[in-house]
Amino acid sequence: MQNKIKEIIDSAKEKISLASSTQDCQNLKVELLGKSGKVTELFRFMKEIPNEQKKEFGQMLNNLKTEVESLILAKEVELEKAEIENEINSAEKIDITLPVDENIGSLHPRTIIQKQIEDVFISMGFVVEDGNEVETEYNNFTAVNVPENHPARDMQDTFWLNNGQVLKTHTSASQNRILKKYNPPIRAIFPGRCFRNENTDAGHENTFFQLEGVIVDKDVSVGNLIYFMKEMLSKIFKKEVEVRLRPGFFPFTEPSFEMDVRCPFCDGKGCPTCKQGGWIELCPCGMIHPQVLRNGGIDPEKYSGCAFGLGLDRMVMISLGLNDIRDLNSGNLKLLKQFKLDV
Ligand code: FA5
Repeated sequence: MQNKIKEIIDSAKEKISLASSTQDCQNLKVELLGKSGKVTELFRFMKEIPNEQKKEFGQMLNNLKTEVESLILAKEVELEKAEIENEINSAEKIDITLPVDENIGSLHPRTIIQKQIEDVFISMGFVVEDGNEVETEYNNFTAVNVPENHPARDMQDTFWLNNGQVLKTHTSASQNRILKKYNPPIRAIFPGRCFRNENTDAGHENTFFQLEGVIVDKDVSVGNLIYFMKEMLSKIFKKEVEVRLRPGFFPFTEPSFEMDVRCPFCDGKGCPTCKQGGWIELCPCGMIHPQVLRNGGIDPEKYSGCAFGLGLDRMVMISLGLNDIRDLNSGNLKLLKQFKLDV
């Protein structure tokens, strides 16, 4: 047995000295110390050893195992060091003085403007909420006071899914969830992607973004709506702006308005952006209909609210002087990357 052990240790030493990579060391670990490794197999002789020699024999095998383990480990450390050094000295070097690849990404102009608007509203105490893109018929229509078979459902050409749900046609679809989530006073904005089954042109896309806002509190009035919108627009256009309201119609607001902003580029004198009219149609808005508040679990006798639904793409087009909304979804990087606004 002594001879067998000596034979194994000699052969192990030779193999370990010949190992030329850390992978060789891994293989040797399996060959010598693995389940059916040469060293492991010696332990099977234990049962043939007379009882009085068992302790001594066991100790010898354990010493052998430890010796082989440490020989492999020492070789592995040595080879690993050499491999790292080799890698450092190899021809494959990274030249940190090379100019940066000009094709790195940039934020989409819509994301930049959205973030700027969010920051203004956050500074006025609003929370920013997210909405679903696939919505229930209830949230998209019924909860915002559009009764079944009401012609108002045809106002927005809807992508219906086979399961009866819809691709959200407007961010107002999130109103009910948000009214239920927060107790008044509520100040929330919720930007989101909307979908309408309509033909595209320079002003219309089938996939576009809105940024909706709701304010619910005691004694909320149209004055609050005008104040918050003026504040937001003045910060975005970096100058004091004027807004006006015209009558509008939405089943979820009563009264409903269309808000226009005096053209911030020509101060109302007339320019291509405002199509010489001096005013830019900006966003529909109004006082939240009592039934919409009720659907959201809020007592309209105690609280009132106002809401607006800003067309985000439209806002981006106005801010950046773009003429065609389709550019925003075009993936035309040459065009989109020009806009590197501060964020
Ligand atoms: C609505 O969607 C209402 N939910 C807005 C609202 C919210 C009113 C809260 C009152 C209170 P409207 O369908 O007008 O309204 O759309 C709002 C804005 O979304 C439009 O002013 C326009 O800027 C933008 N928009 C609508 N349809 C498209 C489209 N196909 N492509 C691009 N932008 C669109």
